[in-house]
Amino acid sequence: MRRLLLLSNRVTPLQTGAGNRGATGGLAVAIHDALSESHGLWFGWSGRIAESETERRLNTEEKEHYQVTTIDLTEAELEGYYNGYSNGVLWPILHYRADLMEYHSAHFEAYRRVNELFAEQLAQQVRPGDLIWIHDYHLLLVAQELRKRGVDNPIGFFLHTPFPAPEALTALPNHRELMEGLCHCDLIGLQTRTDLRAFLDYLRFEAGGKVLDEERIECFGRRLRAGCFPISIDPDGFAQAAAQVRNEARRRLLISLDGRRLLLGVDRLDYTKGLPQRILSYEHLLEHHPEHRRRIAFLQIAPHSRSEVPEYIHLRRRLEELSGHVNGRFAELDWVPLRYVNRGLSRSALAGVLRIASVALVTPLRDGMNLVAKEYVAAQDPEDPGVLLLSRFAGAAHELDAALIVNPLDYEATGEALHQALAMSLEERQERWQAMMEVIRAQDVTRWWRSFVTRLAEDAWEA
Ligand code: ADQ
Repeated sequence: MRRLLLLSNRVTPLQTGAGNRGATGGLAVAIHDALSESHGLWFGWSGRIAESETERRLNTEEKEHYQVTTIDLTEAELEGYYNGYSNGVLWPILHYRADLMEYHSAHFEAYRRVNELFAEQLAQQVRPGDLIWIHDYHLLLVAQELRKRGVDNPIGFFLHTPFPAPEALTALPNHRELMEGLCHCDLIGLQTRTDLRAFLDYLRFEAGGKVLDEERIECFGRRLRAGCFPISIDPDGFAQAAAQVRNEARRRLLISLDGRRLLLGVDRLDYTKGLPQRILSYEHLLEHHPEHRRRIAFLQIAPHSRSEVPEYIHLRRRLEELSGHVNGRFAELDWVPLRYVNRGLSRSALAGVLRIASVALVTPLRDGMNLVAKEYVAAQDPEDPGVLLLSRFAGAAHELDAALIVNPLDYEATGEALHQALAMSLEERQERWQAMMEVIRAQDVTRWWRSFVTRLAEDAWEA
């Protein structure tokens, strides 16, 4: 296998000797495997803040089979590139929330500078024959910067978020510049056919490109290819972890449930995840199906993320208000309908908790894929599986059509789907679970990275 140079904003190598691979984040394991097999290199931000540009450290560490190189960023770079532009502008745009975008040209300049910095550092490491794989929206301009520095190796890019329809993307002031930068890659990977179609539509109708098919695209004077590569998990490893875990978190949760059925949500606290809407659907269930009261408990786990971005602070307040409202309305002396927890779980605790849940609520308003949906399915007991309630707006819904598919903006219908989930026969639960598990097994995370890297290494564009 050709050497792989992988670039992402954050670098999170596995600890050597890390116990159960199944319980470790699927993506981390996949990247670890891809890099180990190719004796590659992983490059990204160190997670450290440099006092000034001159005090920036470049740190290289040799892992067992690959190299990890990281670089420090200054406070100002981080504020502009990461909080300001990546999370304050690109994230909302990519998730159809142009109304939440806070655009400042200075942030875009910082974004460009950090992309240049990454390219400059990486260019020094590139050898002939290497494959370069760039990850996610933080680094849209790196390929172009690498080309400027004479790098002509195959460059691939994978977008973990949705790719919005052109009408939504063009709300972004720099859309053309970014897309032109991106087209300096040879292969663009998207999560779903919908994302792929939106990307090709942009190139065709906005940028005046020529798209013969996904294998033959000409745009911005460059030739490239695109494809759909749905990201996944290691289903058997995760299933094993979920079946084996007997830790304290699981024990305490079981005691606290006292025989009640668990409804579970596990997300990063983010406005794309549809958390307020989810609570409102739960309220609908309790209001219109009082027979479930006292017999169920809803646990929403949502650790804070991106706390520096103002919109996330508003969201936190709204969720505190809504969960207080539902509990105030329905709680009894010995029953709390909703537990809203802001602490994260370890991977193995997560696997154990997912297994206990009778229903998982995976109801984002937009999501590139949503791995929790796949993890929940993998964690189930095949003899008595739970029900996955899945938003049609999660990339995962393209594959997991045997879930109960809902529109999370329709609280009433989602509340009714919750009722349907709670009333579902064992036979139907097993049938749906089997169908989903087959899909996840057929397209696991190893297949995801291998198919991307193989396509990238293939001969480029053929006329
Ligand atoms: P995220 O938006 O972070 O990722 P998601 O796929 O749901 O979303 O989660 C990634 C990982 O984080 C999963 O393995 C999950 O178990 C873990 N996780 C989430 N919430 C957690 C919690 N409360 N406690 C512990 N672990 C938690 C982006 C895109 C997604 C896409 C992924 C991968 O937004 O759409 O699926 O990248 O491409």
